[in-house]
Amino acid sequence: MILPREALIEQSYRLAQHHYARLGVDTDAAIEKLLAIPISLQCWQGDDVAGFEDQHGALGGGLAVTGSHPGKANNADQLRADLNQALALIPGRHRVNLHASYAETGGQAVARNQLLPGHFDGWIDWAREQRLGLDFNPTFFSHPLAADGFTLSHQDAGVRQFWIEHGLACRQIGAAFGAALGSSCVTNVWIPDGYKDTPIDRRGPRERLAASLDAMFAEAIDPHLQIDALEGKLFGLGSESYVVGSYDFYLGYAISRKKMLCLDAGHFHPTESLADKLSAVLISLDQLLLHVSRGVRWDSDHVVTFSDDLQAIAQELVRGNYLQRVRIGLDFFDASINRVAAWVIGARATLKALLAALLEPLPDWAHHEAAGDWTARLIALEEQKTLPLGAIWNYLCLQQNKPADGDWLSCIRAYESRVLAQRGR
Ligand code: RNT
Ligand code: ZN
Repeated sequence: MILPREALIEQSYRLAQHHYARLGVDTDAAIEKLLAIPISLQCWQGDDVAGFEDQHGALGGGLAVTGSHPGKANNADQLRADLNQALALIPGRHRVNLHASYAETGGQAVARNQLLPGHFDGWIDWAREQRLGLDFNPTFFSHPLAADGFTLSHQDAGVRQFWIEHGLACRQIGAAFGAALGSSCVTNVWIPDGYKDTPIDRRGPRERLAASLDAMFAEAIDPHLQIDALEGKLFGLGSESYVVGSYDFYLGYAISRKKMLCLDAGHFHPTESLADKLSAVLISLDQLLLHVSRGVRWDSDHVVTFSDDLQAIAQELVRGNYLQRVRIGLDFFDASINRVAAWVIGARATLKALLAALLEPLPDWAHHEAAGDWTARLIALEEQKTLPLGAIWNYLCLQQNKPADGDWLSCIRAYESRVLAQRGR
């Protein structure tokens, strides 16, 4: 006998609930906590980080997207439709993360240092309708004034000034998002600046970057509207030998200037654990932004999956009680599979990892550790892995009117043939 889908999910949940209850875990409470966590979806997964400024310009800043799956979004309406489709398959209420290069300028060329909140009215109206928060990023790449690999740390004061003005414009746009949507916008600064080969002067560019950032941040903005974040990295394509905005640079800068630090999971040496950094940096910083990503051998920005690394991050967020201090954003771009599905896979994996963490019997476990019973601790951690997490997940999807696992690929296929297949490459 095969149970109807809903009955199967419902009954599995009732049993799973008992498994967790035996450990002292309230599954309904975990679901409620999970549904209060917003994930910021990166708009750039939908169009291979192209943006709408110049459809023929090459992607810069050492960013690389591979794959040729048909159906990428070519304009803002298409990108919003794709995001709507993705969000329809993700339980919870979320946010969308835009880049300045996604401005809608009505066919006019608008210099990046001249961008205004009005150039994002289409996005603001849509976000309001869909009840989404918006986050933002200045775009310091894919631009003639970034072509030599330097922006805010450039030797030329005129080039630096242009990018400072871009940053200033973007902070105002972020504040406008925050005001319009009643939810503070995180404006995240990532710059590609660095050298492919061994530099002689490592100090100069870093001093110039600090001065440019200070100029960009001179005007205080109400954190209820907009919060500044800074994202470093270890290396990039074309900046293998030296990155001006390294992790150390931004950690010190963020602490001394009271800014938010952004940690991208692909921006460290592969044997370093981002999860381990959270409790270390949150001693000295109030808030963090995460770019949840998946590097395979390098900072490859693969679609996020339910990996050990992702689970470790979620565990730290929950065990450390950091959910109020950490904003969670996704950062990957893959053009080798259906782009809408990529968002859904990454967001669902991230939520699932958070759910798993919310289902841990922490008080019990704290006991083992306090008692020095590391045998019990290891057994507990090991056996937690095979508890019926999937039953809880599928049930909450159903409760939220979202498809359970195994039930959403058909929606993607339908969207693929109805919408994506009609688009030019
Ligand atoms: C690049 C950074 C940055 C970008 C986006 C598009 O290495 O991770 O966050 O991915 O701004
Ligand atoms: Zn990133």
